[in-house]
Amino acid sequence: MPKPAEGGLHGLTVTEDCPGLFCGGTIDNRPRHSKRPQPARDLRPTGPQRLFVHVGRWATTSGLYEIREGMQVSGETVLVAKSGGVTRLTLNRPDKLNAFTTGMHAELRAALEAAGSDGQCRAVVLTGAGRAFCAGQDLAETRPAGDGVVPDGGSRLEQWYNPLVRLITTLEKPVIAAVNGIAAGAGANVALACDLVFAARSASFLQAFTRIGLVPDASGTWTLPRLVGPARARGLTMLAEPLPAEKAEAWGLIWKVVDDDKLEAEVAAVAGKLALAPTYALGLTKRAIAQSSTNTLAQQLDLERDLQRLAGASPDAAEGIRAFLEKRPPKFTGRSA
Ligand code: T3D
Repeated sequence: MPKPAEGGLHGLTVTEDCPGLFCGGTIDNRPRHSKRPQPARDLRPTGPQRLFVHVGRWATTSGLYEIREGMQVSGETVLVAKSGGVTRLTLNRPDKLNAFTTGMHAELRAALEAAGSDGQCRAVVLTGAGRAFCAGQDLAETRPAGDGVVPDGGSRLEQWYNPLVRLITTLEKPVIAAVNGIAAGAGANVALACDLVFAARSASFLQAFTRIGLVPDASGTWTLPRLVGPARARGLTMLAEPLPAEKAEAWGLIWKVVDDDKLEAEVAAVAGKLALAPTYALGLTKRAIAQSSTNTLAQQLDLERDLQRLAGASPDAAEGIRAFLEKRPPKFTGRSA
């Protein structure tokens, strides 16, 4: 029985194959009952629960519960749906274009950490509810105080945005952004931190920061010059004009533009394909590409050697090679050993 993790989500709700039938209420941050978990049992959607933890098993004040395939675990501002090895996270503040509040950060972080340690999860999709992907920081939370001073944005970056970007970029499974509408400010840069970015044809990317006297963050000043070059990075950030999805694709900023009504299905198909891929090798690939930005060629060659040793020792490498030689499709487990 896994030990419940410390900390948890706020406002989490759980449904069993039945969106709308919430049994959850408030999530308690304190691991009060973590010392004596009751035996795991199926979650029954009956009445308020207080939940903390993740990784397939959830501790509540009335016991440990198992989140099984097909169940949905939803916070107030981040919806989580697990199916077929794919964890789909939906930013869910559509009235405010899914702008980040502290609560949404907390839920998203916990959901991503849960996806990272969930052996069933082999791909993550991040998208937004309603007409936007995410409008960046909720500016109502950064309203200047009575003395006219804007609350310290650096602290918010330190506490929330920077760990979020680190989490996405170091998660050793593929993270897909399904940009369903405008992605502005940190919302754009969080999307661009994902491994594969699909965007609806009507979507756009807006480095909104300088419009409000701020500098680009959430890794934008690192990602943009690398993806589109410094000239375009300067244009995007200084002029702060929306970049239509088709141009973003043409510039190499994102992977693919998809017709609006096909985005969900196309991303689901790609995520489903990735969920059957050799996850361990994908994670190592992600690590190698991330490290290439600071490595010399000599260092990168050494890294490839080391990672190839790791990948080659995995059951998926044995299966992949065997399947090729036997002229049949491989059946990957995603595991490292
Ligand atoms: O201090 C720190 O925390 C540092 C960290 C900074 C990170 C950042 O992300 S800074 C950048 C913050 N984001 C922005 O500056 C973008 C602000 N939003 C916009 O410029 C526009 O909303 C859009 C261009 C994205 C979309 O425009 P439009 O016309 O399609 O929609 P809208 O009418 O402006 O917005 C619809 C609603 O969402 C509206 O609410 P209302 O009036 O209907 O109740 C609007 O206020 C709200 N909304 C949109 N973006 C935000 C927001 N509310 C709070 N914060 C937002 N960022």
